[in-house]
Amino acid sequence: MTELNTHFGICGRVTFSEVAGGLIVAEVSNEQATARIALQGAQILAWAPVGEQSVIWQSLNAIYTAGKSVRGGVPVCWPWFGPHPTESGFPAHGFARTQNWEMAQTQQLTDGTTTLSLRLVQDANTRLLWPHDSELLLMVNVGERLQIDLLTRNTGSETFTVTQALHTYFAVSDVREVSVLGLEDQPYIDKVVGGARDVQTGPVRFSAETDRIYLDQGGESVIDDPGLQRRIGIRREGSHSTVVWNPWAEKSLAMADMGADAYLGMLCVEATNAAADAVSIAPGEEHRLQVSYRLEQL
Ligand code: TA6
Repeated sequence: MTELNTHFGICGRVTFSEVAGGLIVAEVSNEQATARIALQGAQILAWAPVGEQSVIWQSLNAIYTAGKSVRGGVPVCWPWFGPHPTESGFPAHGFARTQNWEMAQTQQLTDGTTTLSLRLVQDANTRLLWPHDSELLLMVNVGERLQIDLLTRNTGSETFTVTQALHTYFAVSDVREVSVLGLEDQPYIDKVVGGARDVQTGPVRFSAETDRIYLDQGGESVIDDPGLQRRIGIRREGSHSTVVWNPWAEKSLAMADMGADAYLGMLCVEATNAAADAVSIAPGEEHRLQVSYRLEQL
């Protein structure tokens, strides 16, 4: 811990500490916002602009333990999204979210924001799951706006294909009252009904389990939350698909790290490269999946 704070700590801005389950987190605090990032999975666990409740949701029953993604925050799904395409025994959503990442850089910028960069450490175990020479970096800029860049570099001699997601859990007042704008008229794959295809009519609203992959134009979407009198603007680059997920009551109850009513206070709207939006990266090339969030008062 001392070494982390010595090399990457910034006085009054970035501090490293150990939390439950032995997980190590970076606590970020500046004039614009606060945030918390776990080194395991480079998982953002909280982000709150000054004067605001956390925009990023975390389950009250979240389990903090090595090798398991914390329920909530922004899990990084890489190098595949969902089940592995051919190996049913491989972990869902890849391995990046359960691996330890190393700090690469921290910086306090003149605009008052703070940037942290983390690099995924790949080893013999991850090579069994992903036998490709690659580098994965996550850059996080913490301020009134939260910006996340997931950068995949192909450092090998063969082209490889990834699917991925910044699997963000947003805090909402009551999911039955919120709507998602910006996906109107977009085609989607409905995982709740076996992958049937449909087209979105009007804003997305929630009254049952929802698990959809929108194959969209990469435009901006917005979570409209009258209960909290706010909107969350979501802007992406390098992504032409959005996943919208809420497990609803039955599945929420069945998940040990959720609980009976947990589903009411959360909504996942994920910046992805999923399904037909998979990305092939040639040797020496890179792909950047970028998303930024901004609060607007209603
Ligand atoms: O992104 C939506 C989804 O793929 C759902 O199908 C659901 O499984 C969710 O992710 C959570 O996955 P997890 O492996 O974290 O329980």
